[in-house]
Amino acid sequence: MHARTSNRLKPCSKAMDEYISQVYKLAEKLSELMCENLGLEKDYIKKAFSGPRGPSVGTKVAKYPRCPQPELVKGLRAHTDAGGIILLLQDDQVPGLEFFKDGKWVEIPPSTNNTIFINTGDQVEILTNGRYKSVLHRVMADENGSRLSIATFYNPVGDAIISPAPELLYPHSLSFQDYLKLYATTKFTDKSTRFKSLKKIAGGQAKLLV
Ligand SMILES: O=C(O)CCC(=O)C(=O)O
Ligand SMILES: [Fe+2]
Repeated sequence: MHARTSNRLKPCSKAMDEYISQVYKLAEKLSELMCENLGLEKDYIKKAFSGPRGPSVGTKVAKYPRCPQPELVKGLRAHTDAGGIILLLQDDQVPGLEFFKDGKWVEIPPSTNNTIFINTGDQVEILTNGRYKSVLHRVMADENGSRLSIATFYNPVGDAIISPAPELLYPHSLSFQDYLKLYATTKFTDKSTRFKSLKKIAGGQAKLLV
């Protein structure tokens, strides 16, 4: 009986393995794009998340049952995700997912055309020193149908200690009066140029020539 059941599940688990290996590649690509966007080495996130066998990747399949009184419960209460990059394939008919944006809950429609929603977790916010935020989200209950969601988590391994990438910190060694001297010569330039000079001065690669 047990053997028959697992045979019947084989095509399903094969499809799942194929799906996971594709979303894994997508997560990796996204992590590289984020790094590129922030001026980090493109494998910075991957390396920070990895143990000897790469980052920790897991997939969670959830079924939210139809709920006759959706005003009384949530499918999943508001939270941010703890980990890294989350790739979410959700039901193609029953809605429920909402993201908190600009002070409002924004409803995400059911996934058509296999749309995958990407969410960044707390470790990405920490590693990027807040440039990519983890987003508050929740799942509402639905009275018309049950909802399927498949979430894949591209996370750090358990013993990884994630801290802000040094390139994204604002280290500097200037007193405020010296800062004002730098500021006086760069006031009307883009502030990122000023912050870059600050880092160079802190790293001993440049001197304040005033
Ligand atoms: O099921 C969903 O659509 C969201 C799941 C989720 O937010 C989570 O597992 O952290
Ligand atoms: Fe979540």
